[in-house]
Amino acid sequence: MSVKDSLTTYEENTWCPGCGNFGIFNAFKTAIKSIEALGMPKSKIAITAGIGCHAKIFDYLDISGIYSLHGRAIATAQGMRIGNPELTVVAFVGDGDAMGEGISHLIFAAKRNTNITVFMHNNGVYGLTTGQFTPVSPKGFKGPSNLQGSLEEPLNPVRIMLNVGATFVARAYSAKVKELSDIFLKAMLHKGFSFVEVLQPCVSFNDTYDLYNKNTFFIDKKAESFEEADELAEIKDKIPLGIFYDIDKPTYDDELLKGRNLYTQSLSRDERLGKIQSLLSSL
Ligand SMILES: Cc1ncc(C[n+]2csc(CCOP(=O)(O)OP(=O)(O)O)c2C)c(N)n1
Ligand code: SF4
Ligand SMILES: [Mg+2]
Repeated sequence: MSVKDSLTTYEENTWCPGCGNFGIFNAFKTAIKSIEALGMPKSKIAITAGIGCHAKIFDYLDISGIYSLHGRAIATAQGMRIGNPELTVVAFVGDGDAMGEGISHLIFAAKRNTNITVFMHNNGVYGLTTGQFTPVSPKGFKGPSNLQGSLEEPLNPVRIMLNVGATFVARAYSAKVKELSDIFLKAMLHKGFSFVEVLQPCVSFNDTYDLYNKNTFFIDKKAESFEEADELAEIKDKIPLGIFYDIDKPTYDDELLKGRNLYTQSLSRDERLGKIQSLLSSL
């Protein structure tokens, strides 16, 4: 059992030794410590996750939240944020989870610019169910569900997010923990929808350490325009890492709630019944 710190639970860690999820876990804890140092207590941070190897991070982090369903963490995160806009809400999602079954939730949360943060653990496989190809696996990738190799071109999560309106879009690599942690922090501090694709080797079903160690590079600076960001995200011979896009735009929750907090300003049971009665009597 690992030594418990203020952000780690006593839950037994069952990730495979060497899994990229360890880097994500450590980078996130460092980002939370930085946020606490800026004056935000961890009680104001809430997490959610889908189902998969990535989602076990929910068990290991000593932070409150709601353990969601496969493909539904982003819907859950939006509900949490709208229910209590004082919370910084982070959804941990898998590539199968968010690019497959849950893709419509991801697209609409970005389109709305809901003030939530999504960290996508991209290991290129459905890891927990033993390595089937996902919508982001490269063409030709062989898994137990497609022994002859994938016939499909992969989706590019960064390009999708840029093109549906996400206001903060980044890509990071789980083995570059310091840079990952800095990007996590910036994503959580961003007002609006933030998305970070984290390249995460799966040592059991898709060991990409060598590929990423050789082929990733950090972009020098954030793009000046949407077009520049989209162009950067299109690069295929090498894999760019860093913050592609970061703009200010009104958020869905601000426009919907107009300063109201449904949690702290909720009506009592009697007030709710009174309102229903007066509504019914006016019919
Ligand atoms: C609604 C629903 N569909 C499918 C599953 C089966 N399932 C559980 S984990 C998983 C794979 C998750 O893959 P990914 O989201 O990439 O996460 P990883 O395990 O790779 O971290 C699947 C398909 C499920 N639990 N619930
Ligand atoms: S199966 Fe892959 S993603 Fe899951 S814990 Fe093992 S190495 Fe990590
Ligand atoms: Mg996966």
